[in-house]
Amino acid sequence: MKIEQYQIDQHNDSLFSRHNNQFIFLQEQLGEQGIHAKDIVKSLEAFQVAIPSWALGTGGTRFGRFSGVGEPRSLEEKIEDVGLLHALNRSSGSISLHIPWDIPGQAQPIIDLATSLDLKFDAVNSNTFQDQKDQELSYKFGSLSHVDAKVRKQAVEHNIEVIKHGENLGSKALSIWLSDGSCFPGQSNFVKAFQNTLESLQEIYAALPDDWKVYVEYKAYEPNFYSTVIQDWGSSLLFCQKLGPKADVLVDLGHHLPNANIEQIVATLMMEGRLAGFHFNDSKYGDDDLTVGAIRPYQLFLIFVELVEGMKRANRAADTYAWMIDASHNVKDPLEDLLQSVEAILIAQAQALLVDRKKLEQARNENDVVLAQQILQNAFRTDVRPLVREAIRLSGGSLDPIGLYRHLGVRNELLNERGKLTVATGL
Ligand SMILES: [Mn+2]
Repeated sequence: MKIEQYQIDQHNDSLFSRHNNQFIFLQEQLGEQGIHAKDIVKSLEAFQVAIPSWALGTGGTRFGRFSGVGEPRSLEEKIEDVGLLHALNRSSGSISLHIPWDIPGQAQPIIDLATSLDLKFDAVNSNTFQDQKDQELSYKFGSLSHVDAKVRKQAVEHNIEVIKHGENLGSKALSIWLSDGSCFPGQSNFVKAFQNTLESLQEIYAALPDDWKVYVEYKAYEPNFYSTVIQDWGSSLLFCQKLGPKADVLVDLGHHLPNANIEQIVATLMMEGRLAGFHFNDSKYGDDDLTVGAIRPYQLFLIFVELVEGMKRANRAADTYAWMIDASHNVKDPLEDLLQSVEAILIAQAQALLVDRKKLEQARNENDVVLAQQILQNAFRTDVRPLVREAIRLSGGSLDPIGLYRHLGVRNELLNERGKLTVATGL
């Protein structure tokens, strides 16, 4: 299924006058504070969030999975689904593939399909956290950190193969999340595990094309519950610093211990120029992978305050970082969920762009704690949705993406095309 531009335009026509009144009202309000609404709209228009191929099917938990209907059965159908999202919000212009779940038969038809939907290929992700059917050696006790050099070699070769698949499609980065670690005290020698991992990563690093990056993701626990080799941003940064300038730290919101100050981590990584980008999601307890902004929108806003500040300080455009959603769960239509996530990201960014940096810095220098807090909260408490809608509208997207998705009966169409009992590959 494809959503045509006239369908979006028609739906927008019916919503335009209400939207326009709200936008003009907000534009005037912001104008009184010296903020140019149109500049913010422009920044939002340029902001693209990658969609991971594994979020297009219904996710599960370790207790089970309740299939949705009409889920993509192939890489082609996954790309079509991201095409639907991008048509609706014009902010989901790339897809992040997972190897071996998404190995293209032939690269060119896949590239052509993506191009026809105005999509690019984001970072490619390797997978050594599970064994594949035809795999010789097991990753049960680790991959890049394994005590057996033969297992490490197999894991390194897999990552190099992932780079090759990515190169064929025009990706520019390899994303590595390592599940290696230990479940019980005594099981692993921390130092040897680190050193083995470093050696493995160095071999992968050496295979990177000149214009590629490798993103090193960390996670405090799970699936290993006593230790993980790359447990936190400090370990990840240490690996990146030892590897070289093509390695940067990838922050996944759900990969921290409870109550970690993620915005401060972001500020520090950006200060060092080592932030690769983000895997957005939300959580209440652990790595819950819930819809972005569903639980802690203020935290998301505070993170964006640091991101906006850090990008400005480094004079780097938003599209030089990797922004991706990494969420999945059991109870929503995955496409509706992703639309909500992207909207939450754009809202947080718009709010962060409202912050009066000069006044904030002045308040900090005068130790005016109350004013500093107020500056942030004023921005957070502004309803910026008209700015987000305007950005999407100007880019050709829908003023009400989920409304139009439902109005067009997209899921039902997908059910008719693909059937009821489809399971997205890889899940
Ligand atoms: Mn992630």
